[in-house]
Amino acid sequence: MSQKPRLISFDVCPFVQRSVITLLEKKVDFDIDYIDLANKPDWFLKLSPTGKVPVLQVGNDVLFESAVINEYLDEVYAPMLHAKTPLERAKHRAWIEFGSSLLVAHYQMTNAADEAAYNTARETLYKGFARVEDVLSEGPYFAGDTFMLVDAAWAPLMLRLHLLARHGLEDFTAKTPKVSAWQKALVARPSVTASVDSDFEGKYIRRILDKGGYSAGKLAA
Ligand SMILES: N[C@@H](CCC(=O)N[C@@H](CS)C(=O)NCC(=O)O)C(=O)O
Repeated sequence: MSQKPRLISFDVCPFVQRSVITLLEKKVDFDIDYIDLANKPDWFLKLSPTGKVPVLQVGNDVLFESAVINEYLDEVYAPMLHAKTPLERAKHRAWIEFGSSLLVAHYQMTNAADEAAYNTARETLYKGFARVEDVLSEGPYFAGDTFMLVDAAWAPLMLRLHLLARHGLEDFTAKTPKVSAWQKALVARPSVTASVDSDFEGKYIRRILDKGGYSAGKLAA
């Protein structure tokens, strides 16, 4: 068995959350260290080629990029959460990448300084969800009954959009019933609820309000 991994994290980072979900699904014993991204420690900058979290340390080895970290975890710890065939695995990797692009759009939406920037990001989210709607299974998860790496990768985005809708922002899944049902299944998954602190909702909404952008104006604290 491999050494106890150490995940270097930032408390509201959705990319880190993907790896935490995967670690929890696999019941892996791991350490987690939080850093302040606004004030990155030197030891972290030495470790991380991109200066981004998550970073996974395994002994003296350093892994970065959430999708790569999750694939490593999937190879080392049971149960396997990736698809069974090379073609299905490749398709799931592509949808994981697509999910990353929507996480970026979500970030741009929550940071938008004005209505025009908000609408650009909003359009990307709706268009993206329309594409996912076409490939989703009948549920509850991306490919059927089993929670997989692709579900772990999308859950942080779905959780954030769910919280924003609870606080008065529009429901970005309203036009896509399968995506909406998938979101409900993801946010109710024990590994997803356990992957964030109990005060996550308040912290996440507060950060957006503090930015004071166009989304903040639409939110109720
Ligand atoms: N492609 C990366 C994205 C990671 C990422 O953007 N992390 C953000 C926090 S959520 C970060 O560390 N930002 C710090 C920076 O860009 O300086 C992954 O999937 O791991």
